[in-house]
Amino acid sequence: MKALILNSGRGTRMGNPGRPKCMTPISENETILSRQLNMLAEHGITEIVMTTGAMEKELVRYTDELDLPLHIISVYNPEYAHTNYIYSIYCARAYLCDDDILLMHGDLVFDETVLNDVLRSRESCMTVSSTAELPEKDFKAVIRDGYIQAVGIEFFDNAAAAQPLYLLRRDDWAQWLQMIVTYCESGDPAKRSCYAEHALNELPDKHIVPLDVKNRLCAEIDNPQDLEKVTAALKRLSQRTVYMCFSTDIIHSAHIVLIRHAVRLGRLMIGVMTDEVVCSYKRFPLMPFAERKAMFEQIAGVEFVIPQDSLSYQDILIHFEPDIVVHGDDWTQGVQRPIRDEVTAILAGYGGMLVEYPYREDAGLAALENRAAQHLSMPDMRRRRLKQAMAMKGLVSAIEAHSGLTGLIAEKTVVYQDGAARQFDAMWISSLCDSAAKGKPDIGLVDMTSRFRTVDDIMEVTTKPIIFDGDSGGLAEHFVYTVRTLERMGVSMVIIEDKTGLKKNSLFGTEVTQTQAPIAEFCEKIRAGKQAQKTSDFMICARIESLILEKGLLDALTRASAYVKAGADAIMIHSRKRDPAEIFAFVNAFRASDTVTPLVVVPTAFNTVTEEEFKKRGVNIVIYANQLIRSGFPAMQHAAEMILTHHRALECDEICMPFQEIIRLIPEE
Ligand code: SPV
Ligand code: MG
Repeated sequence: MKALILNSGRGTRMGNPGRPKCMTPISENETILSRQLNMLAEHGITEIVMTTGAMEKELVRYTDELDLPLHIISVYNPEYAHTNYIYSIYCARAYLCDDDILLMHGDLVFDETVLNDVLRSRESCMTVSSTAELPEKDFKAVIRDGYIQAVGIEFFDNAAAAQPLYLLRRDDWAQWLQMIVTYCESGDPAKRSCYAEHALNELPDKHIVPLDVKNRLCAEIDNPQDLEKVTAALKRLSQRTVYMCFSTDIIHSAHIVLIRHAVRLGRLMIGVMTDEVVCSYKRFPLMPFAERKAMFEQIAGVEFVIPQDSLSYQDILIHFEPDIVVHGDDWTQGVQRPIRDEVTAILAGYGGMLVEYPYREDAGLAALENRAAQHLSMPDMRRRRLKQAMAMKGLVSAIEAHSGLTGLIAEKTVVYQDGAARQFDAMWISSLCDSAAKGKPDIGLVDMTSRFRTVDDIMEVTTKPIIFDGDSGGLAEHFVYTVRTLERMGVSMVIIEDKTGLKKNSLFGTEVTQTQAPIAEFCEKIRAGKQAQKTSDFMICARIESLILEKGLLDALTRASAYVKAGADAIMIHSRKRDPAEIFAFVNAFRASDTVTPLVVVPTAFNTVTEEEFKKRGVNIVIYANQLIRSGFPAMQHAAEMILTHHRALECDEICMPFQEIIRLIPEE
């Protein structure tokens, strides 16, 4: 698309200030022309054809001095004193072929939102105002059946006030330009000194729709009174409050373009999503909230930066009532759509406006995101993130993963609900599921080398922090090696249970023989582990089996306090009762004397309790310890039975993922 700016006129009604009219200042730092050119540059329109006439040299020098990233072709109309802009366009015709044209008069000042609407119009359009009074002497457009039929100063019936700002799609423009050429080459001097719209009106099929700007600024400056009005209007516009929100920690060119547009609309306030919201919605932020806030504060034109602590804009809009909300048009579809709908409804309630701009993601962003993911999966980055996530969110959730594939489910599953997004914060490498996936019982049979192999498979394809089920930790002399290996790999936490002898899964409870370790012996193991670790990020969590083995609350509390004294970074309390009463009793009693040590629960049996309830009671980590393998196994068994029943795979297909999907499930890099 090219812009055509008509600047050949003499502007005699402005008095004689000794400069072309388009160089008239309209605000502290802009002239009519500099504003037009800046706005075009901001919208990525870089090819400009400008017709000139009176004071051509001053004008060309001025545009050079503006030093904008534009390619401006100036076309002089030698007959400017005796002709109208129809002849200027004729002079410039060679530069105006085979393209969409944004046509504007050089004395036109319009609001940024008007230009945005014009540029987003799919059809050719001309700006009109259904609310402005019909002007005596200026342009009016006759509108019939939704299209512009004629433009001129002489029409009053079926007409609306019109302004010479057009977007002309290639074919519509070609017809008009052809008629302009016919006029100018007719030999009739009257046809060179009339409005170019006379030629337009002769075209039988015009496909130009009226774009109603209503009360928005879109006005020509013909005389000092017009100038006064426009200057005052621009001042008012510059006081509008504008709101945008960002969740990103990588600012790319598309963000900068959006911010530039928003700055032009008024006083820009930026909302930066808090770490907690970002974590639940996309990958873990590379920079914490404070750094992301500082980053936006440095951008020219940004007046305030505030936290937005929800995906929903509701609280901010109700509190600040910004005149305008700006967003890229990427949210008109997909998961962000309900948020957009809510914004639109709230804005409508108080007369605010939503302004959307085309959003084109930077071509290099995918590569940058890929690098960010690789960065987040590095051991140092991954290890510390469990502590960071707990600090940010208070309560984190972890789901079991026992393979690369289940790791991907833990990594990528997101649910959008009531304007919020939810995903798991961490992964649990369960001894039960790791063993079950290998068809083995959960009795410490799968050795550590094999367990580490599972961790490695998962780490290769994920970035989320890992909590490792260390069973009883084995002998203290062996546990120190486990700690060092897990820490080096980038695991965030190992949980060891206070059992001794042949380990059996806790969910058997007292149905099998299980022995709890003496307190002193288990404390010694914790101390040995803590001495072995190298970083302050790695955590050793002591798991108390007193409730599983029906030793009572007091035993559990005594052990908890001893384990914390021995250096445990967190306490896991386990129970196999459906009724959460004993878990709640422990949490309440523990929190009465220890408000800081993180508490971990595994609600396999007491699964009616929500994360919100656990958080309220002071729990910090909720582990969903076996749900993926428990749901996967019956689904696979059912498929196998269907094939056996029907002697073929046809019937089983309906419960299977299409094979096209499985081959695309894991994209190659
Ligand atoms: C595991 O998932 O292996 C656990 C938790 O240790 S539980 O099975 O509930 O004992
Ligand atoms: Mg286990």
